[in-house]
Order: sequence, then structure tokens, then C-alpha cells
Amino acid sequence: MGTHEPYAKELNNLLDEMQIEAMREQFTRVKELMTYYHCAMLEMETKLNVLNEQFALQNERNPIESIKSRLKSMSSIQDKLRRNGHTVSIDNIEEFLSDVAGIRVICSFVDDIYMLADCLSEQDDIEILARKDYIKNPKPNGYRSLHLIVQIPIFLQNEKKLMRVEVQLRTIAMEFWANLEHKLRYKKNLGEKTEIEIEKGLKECADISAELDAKMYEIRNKISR
Ligand code: 0O2
Repeated sequence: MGTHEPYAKELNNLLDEMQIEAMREQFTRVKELMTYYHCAMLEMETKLNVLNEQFALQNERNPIESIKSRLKSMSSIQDKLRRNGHTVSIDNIEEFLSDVAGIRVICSFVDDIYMLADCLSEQDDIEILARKDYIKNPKPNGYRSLHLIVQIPIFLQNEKKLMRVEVQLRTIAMEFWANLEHKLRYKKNLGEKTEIEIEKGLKECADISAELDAKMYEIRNKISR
């Protein structure tokens, strides 16, 4: 028995080392992938900023109020993969998640949203893989925004890589509603009656925000006729 012990210890050490090496490799790959998503996000931001500048030259106003970008956190990535029945792996991140890189574009008016979406879809280096129009078809809770899944190339030292970025376009009023609704969504366990009242209240606020957008659009058109 005793004579096998040194081998067992060596074998354990070897296994430990192999596991550490495998973990190191995975870590490097995740870091690499997240860097690629970050680069794709920067490319998309530049495209949007260029459109903003060019539109301002011609129309003396900016269609974009602000741009917010974020990379999905590792814990959200894991949660989303598991929630959708996938194992957590680097390949599955690339295959099944389209919103690791996310850009939110806050526009001045509703027509600016569609103008920007059209401009993006006409650019020959990017492809719109999916489009969800929650402005024309709001979610039952009142959520409005235009969502695009865009595939964009990034040019690395020796290769071109196609990456997916989720672009959410919305007005200031839509952003205001979505931010507050997001904060309030987690305050549950208030009792069924109160929760129904809150949902109804939020839906009313969403309708008011849609009216506000329509009214602002009308006023702008009167001014810039
Ligand atoms: P985060 O942190 O904002 O990224 P998906 O889950 O994306 O695969 P789904 O549900 O069809 O598929 O996506 P959808 O409808 O395009 O919505 C995804 C994102 O839109 C959400 O991201 C939110 O950012 C936003 N969103 C959608 N519905 C609502 C809503 O009712 N209220 C608010 N405030 N935001 C909404 P995540 O994944 O929730 O997280």
C-alpha cells in the first residue's frame, strides 16, 4: 500500500496542474471573446456617432440624445444560458446569446429611431439579423423600444470576425419609463391586488409617455415646416 502513495500524490499533482491549465485556457478565451464584443460595441458606437454628426450638419439638430453601452456581466450571461436550457460554455455564449454587447440609443423623436435603423440597415458591412418593433407593437406592460440584432465585422491582426450586438433605440420618454419600470419590477410580494394596481399604473404611464412622444413630434413638425 505504502509504495503506491508517492504515485498517487504525483498523479494528484498532475491532475491539479492539468485542471489549472484548462481553467487558465478557458479564462484566456473568455477574456478574448469579451474583448471582441467590446470592439464590436465600439464599432457600432462610431457608426451611430457618424450618423448623428452627419444628420446634424444637414438638419441643424441631433437625432441622438445619448448613447449608453454595456457588456453583459458574467453572472447575467450564466443566468441567461441556464434559463434557456443551455450549458454554460464559451461556444454557447457565441451561439445562443445576441445581447452580450448592448447599445442603447436615446433619440429625440420617434422618427429619428426609424431613420437611424434604416441608415444602419443600408450599410453594406453590417447585417440586421433580427428586428423587434416594440414601438408599433408595445409589450402588454407598455414597454416600447426598437430592438435590432446587428452583425458587425471587427478587423483583428490576422482575421475578420463577425460579432453580434444588440441595439435598443428609444426616445427619452421611453427610456424614462423603462428605467423606472425596471427599478420597480423587483419590488414584489406586495399582495396580488397592489401588484395588479401597479401594473395598471405602469401601463397608464406608458400610454402617457407615448402621447408625449406624439405631441412632441407634432410640435417639432410645426416648428420645422
Ligand atoms: P438587460 O440587463 O437590460 O440586458 P432575450 O431575453 O433578449 O433573448 P427577449 O426577451 O425576446 O429575448 O428579448 P427582448 O424582448 O428583445 O428584450 C430584451 C431586453 O429588452 C431586456 O434585456 C431589457 O433591456 C429590454 N426589455 C424588454 N422588455 C422590457 C420591459 O418590459 N421593461 C424594461 N424595462 N425593459 C425591457 P434584459 O435581458 O432584461 O437585461
